[in-house]
This record gives sequence, structure tokens and C-alpha cells, in this order.
Amino acid sequence: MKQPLRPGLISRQTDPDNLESLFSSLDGRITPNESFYVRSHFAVPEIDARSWRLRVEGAVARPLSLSSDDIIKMPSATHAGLLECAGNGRVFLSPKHEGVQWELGAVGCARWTGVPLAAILEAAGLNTDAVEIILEAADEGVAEKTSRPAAPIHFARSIPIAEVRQRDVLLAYAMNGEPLPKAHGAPLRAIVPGWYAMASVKWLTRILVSRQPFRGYFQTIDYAYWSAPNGMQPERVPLSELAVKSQIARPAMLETVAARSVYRVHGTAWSSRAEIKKIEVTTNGGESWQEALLLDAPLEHAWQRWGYLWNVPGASGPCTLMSRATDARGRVQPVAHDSNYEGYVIHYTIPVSVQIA
Ligand SMILES: Nc1nc2c(c(=O)[nH]1)N[C@H]1C(S)=C(S)[C@@H](COP(=O)(O)O)O[C@H]1N2
Ligand SMILES: [Mo]
Repeated sequence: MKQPLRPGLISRQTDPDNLESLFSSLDGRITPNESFYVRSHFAVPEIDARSWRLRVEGAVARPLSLSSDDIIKMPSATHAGLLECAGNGRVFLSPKHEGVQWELGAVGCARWTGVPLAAILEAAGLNTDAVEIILEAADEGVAEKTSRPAAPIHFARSIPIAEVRQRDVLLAYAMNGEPLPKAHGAPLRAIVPGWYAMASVKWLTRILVSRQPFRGYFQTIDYAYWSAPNGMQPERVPLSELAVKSQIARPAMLETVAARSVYRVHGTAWSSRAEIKKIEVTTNGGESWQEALLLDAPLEHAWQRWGYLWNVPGASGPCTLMSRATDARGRVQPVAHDSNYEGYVIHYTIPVSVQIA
């Protein structure tokens, strides 16, 4: 049975469903479950909650097999967590890049409840030679890219052990106070704050503690980029940390704006392990920039909303807006896309064209 279409979401792909949030409807700081984007590579796996287990294996002193009850009994943590797909905004790139053609809505911010991954690793006892945690999921299928393993693979991604502690990585079973929805990874998913969301593995089944960096499909062929430090040979590197970014919710692309009105331009901005310090807005295609108002206090792992009151000119015609965020570490959104990232890390100041009438 196909699920009915969800009103708050735009379908970008079916089988499996890939659904985009209507970013222009942005309102609260927390994205409700029913309007949170969905990005899945393979069909949503059928999981029987009673027989489901999370296995913890590899370079550990005590391998574990945990049921949902075991996990729910452990001390829980709740925190905000922004998820942005690494391909968010891909439709705006020229030339076109393969992959789901997301506009602005492959991003959202929810409150997640679960068990810190660090607590589970502590229970298993890490061996001293452990370097990475591989998160393996129940969903499986044949990979998409031309270079791919012949047989079906499970979705899997890794995180270095140092990052697990520094980033409050959570194994979440609740989203915004409700049981984790199936499309978002029930019964258990990872939330890796401050990393692109491919690292936040859904439908977890196994945590494999590894003695070397993992080189699997989803971090070499897919969700990786060419890192080309000055004078060095380019190297394939897995995507990880989110780049600083802001997006304009309203006006929406191609919206008609009333001449001589006061229009409230608004949106959100986020970064990784740094609060947003400044938002600037241009309403004349980048000729001049004005500072916008940050509306939310910084909150770890969450985005911050901002607003700007625009005195719309009297002359009708086309007009281009952009927003530009600067974070507390001094990182600023660039003017253009860095093509070493191909169809990922799209955090340049995306122009929003409107019509004044
Ligand atoms: N098991 C599994 N986990 C996954 C994926 C997937 O296809 N399978 N997609 C990843 C990607 S690319 C993104 S952007 C996020 C999307 O999370 P959401 O669907 O809850 O918004 O999940 C990540 N975790
Ligand atoms: Mo993604």
C-alpha cells in the first residue's frame, strides 16, 4: 500500500518516498514531524519491534545485543538537532548535478530524545585500538551511482570516536515528544549534530566498532568530495561538518511583492559548533547589504531564525534578494558554489528572484 501524500511536503521522488519541506511555510523554530523532510535511499524496512535488536560489535570488550526495552531503560537525553541533507539546494546549481533535485526544504530542526551513543559505547567497553564507529542500518538495496557493489548493500556511515563525545551523538527513539516515525528511522536512529544528515543513520541495527577508517560506498563514492588543499593531490574525503548557511523562507522564489509596502523578509541560519553572529540581507542583487535581526538566542545544535523589514521600492520590476550568515568562528557564506563538492555542500548565497508589482 502506498502512503497517502502528506500535505506539508513536496514529493521529489517515489519508491522510495523522498519528501521536501515547504521552506516558505517556516514558522516555529522546531519543525513538526508531519512537515519534516524525508530522505531515504532504499525502501523503508519492515521491522518487528519485538524481535528487533541493536547489536554492538567489533573492537569492544563486551559485545551487546539490546532490545528496545533495554535502550528505553537507560538514562535518556533530549536536545535539539538540525538535519540538513548534503544535497539541499541542488536544483539551483548550474550545471545540473545528479541526485534528488531539492529546493530549500531538505532541512529541518527537531527535538530528539534517546540514549547518548557514548553511554552505549561505555557499556560495551571500547578497545584501545578502536578508531571509528560504523552505524549500520536495516534498509538495503542496490546502490545508485555507476561505480557500486554488485550486490545490495545496507545503508551505513561512520563517525570517528572523538566526534561521538564532542558532538552529543544520540541514538534517538523519539522526535518532538512522539515515538520516532517510521519514515524517520523507527525504532532507533542516530542524530549526529553539526554534520550533514547522511551521518544520522536511520533504522539502526548494528554498531560496529572499527580499528580503521571505514571506506564504504556512502563515504567514498556517495557523500564524499574532492578535497584539494593547495599544492596537494586531490583526495576523496567523506562529507562531515555542516557549512555555515542561511536561507530565505519569504519571499519565496518568484513571489510577487507589493510596491511601496513594508515586507518582512525572514528565514533561518545555522552552522556547526558555532552560533550565528550576523545575518546580512541584500535586496538589490548584492550591491548593498543590511544587517538583519536574529530572532532566536543561540541553542546548541539548533538553527536560529532571523527577520528583516524591507521597504519595498515604488518601481515595479524584477528584484533579487540574498542572505548571508557569519558564524562565531568567522565563517561566512561564499558568493559561489565550490565545484569540488559537486552536488553537495550548497551553502553559497542563493539568489531569490521576486517581482515587485
Ligand atoms: N538507514 C538510512 N539512514 C539514513 C538514510 C537512508 O537512506 N537510510 N538517509 C540519510 C540522509 S542522506 C539524510 S539527509 C537523512 C534524512 O533524515 P530524515 O529522512 O529523517 O529527514 O537520513 C540519513 N539516514
Ligand atoms: Mo541527505
